[in-house]
Amino acid sequence: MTEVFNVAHMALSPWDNDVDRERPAVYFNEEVWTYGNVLDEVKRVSNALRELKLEKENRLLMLVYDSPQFVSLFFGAIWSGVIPVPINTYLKPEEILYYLEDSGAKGVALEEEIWRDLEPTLRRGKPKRLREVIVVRGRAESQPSLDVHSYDELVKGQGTLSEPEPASRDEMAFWLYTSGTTGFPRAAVHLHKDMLVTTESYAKGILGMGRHDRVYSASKLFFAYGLGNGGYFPLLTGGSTILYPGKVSGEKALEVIHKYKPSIFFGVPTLYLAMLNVKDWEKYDLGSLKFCVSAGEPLPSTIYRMWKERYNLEILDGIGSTEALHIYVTNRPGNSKPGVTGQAVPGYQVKLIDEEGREVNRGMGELYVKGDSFSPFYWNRYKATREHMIGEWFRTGDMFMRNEEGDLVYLGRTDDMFKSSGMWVSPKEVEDILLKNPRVLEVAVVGVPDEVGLTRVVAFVVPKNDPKGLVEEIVEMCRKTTHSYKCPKEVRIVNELPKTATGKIRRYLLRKELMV
Ligand code: 3SK
Repeated sequence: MTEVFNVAHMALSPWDNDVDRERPAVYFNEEVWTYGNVLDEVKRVSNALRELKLEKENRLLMLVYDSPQFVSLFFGAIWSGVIPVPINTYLKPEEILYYLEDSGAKGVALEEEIWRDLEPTLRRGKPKRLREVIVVRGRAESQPSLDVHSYDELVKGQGTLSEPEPASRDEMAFWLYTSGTTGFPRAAVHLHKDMLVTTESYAKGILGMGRHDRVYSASKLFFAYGLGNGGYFPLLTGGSTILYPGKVSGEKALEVIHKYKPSIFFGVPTLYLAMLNVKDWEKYDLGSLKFCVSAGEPLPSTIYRMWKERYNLEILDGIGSTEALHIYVTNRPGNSKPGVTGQAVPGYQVKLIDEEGREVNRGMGELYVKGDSFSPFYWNRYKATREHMIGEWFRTGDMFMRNEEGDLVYLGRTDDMFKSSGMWVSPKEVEDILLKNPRVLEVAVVGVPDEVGLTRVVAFVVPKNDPKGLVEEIVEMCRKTTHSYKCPKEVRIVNELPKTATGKIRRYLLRKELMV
């Protein structure tokens, strides 16, 4: 018999009582959505999807800004058995086409401006299975081959009675695409139980999140990191979330914290740096924050220290993955350390495997992780699944070292590490040194073979301002601070670094550039 375990129902029904229905769940511009408002809207959306004949396991691709409509579509889809697939809202039409084809989505929900750009591409060739379009925050005109609806018109008239689709813990609930640092994006399939696991282990277990917390995640809901931080963590723990729909700059992040007074802030290293570089930072009050969280990329110790010095706040660095759904190794509040990623989150096990496939205790190896929130497979990608999901273990592709205190120290991607003069070099370590120069905004270090096949260390540097004399300064500074085999033999000044959608530096593109 099918057990009733629908995660949307489990997340929201505990708040379906007179007291909790009145409590704030979402802050959005000047609107405050209570738990009652969210619950009713989720049920309306689920009824609307049923009316469109979207059925169990049909996919609904979502290109929706951080907003109550994102939350309602995501949970409303799961409530009715449809699989929501949130993707990056900054993608180009041709890229969106790839996701529509790859996911086999029957429906797409998207912002009006994204629809306007995508429509001409779809007129030239529509993905086979696509049938329903839901335009959020805008007007809709149907096309010969597609039913186009406006979210407001579709959802407004629906009732708030809706039975959740029966499911089990282990049935698929939603998908998240992972871009990785190379190759085509692939969908990590997630099950109904997964959000509950990460909420218990990380949100409650590490961060102690509860109904007293109001959070702001600058990372968007379409990323696994942001989906937890600003989406299901606050809703499953009875707290509230601040959703900001636009692009986030250093100034904007400070402004949102100042205005809405969250207790926890979630960001990524480049954003913390941008916030530290805001000139009139003193006009923003960050006094509501208990601590901050960083993931997506390792947090340079310089940023940790500057933040602590300026705001007397810890940034808890951690690492996770789309496949794990959230963070599995992290620093702890009250005991965070600069330059280390920390230790396993309770419920997860980690091991380091060396080049010969042996487990290493101290020393360096590739990180393997296991835990109950891992995606069981990538959709339609047998080979990639076999390569990354080894029995119960997930092979991360990240190199770590375990230090004397048992903390894991990030070294780089397995394919970013290189040997120079016969010694292993972690790009991360050299980048941390170069970042100490106050004229350096961002930096990426790679190792490439020179004309005789020996590895040459090259640094790509984005300067904060006029780069005159910066190259010489960097070379000199590096020579004074570290071993010569780690020092860049060449420093290139660039305007920006190539990055993935989640902000990870694509060092392989820089290597490729040097090798042509
Ligand atoms: O990149 C990370 O560290 C991360 C953290 C949480 C969830 C997802 C990801 C990719």
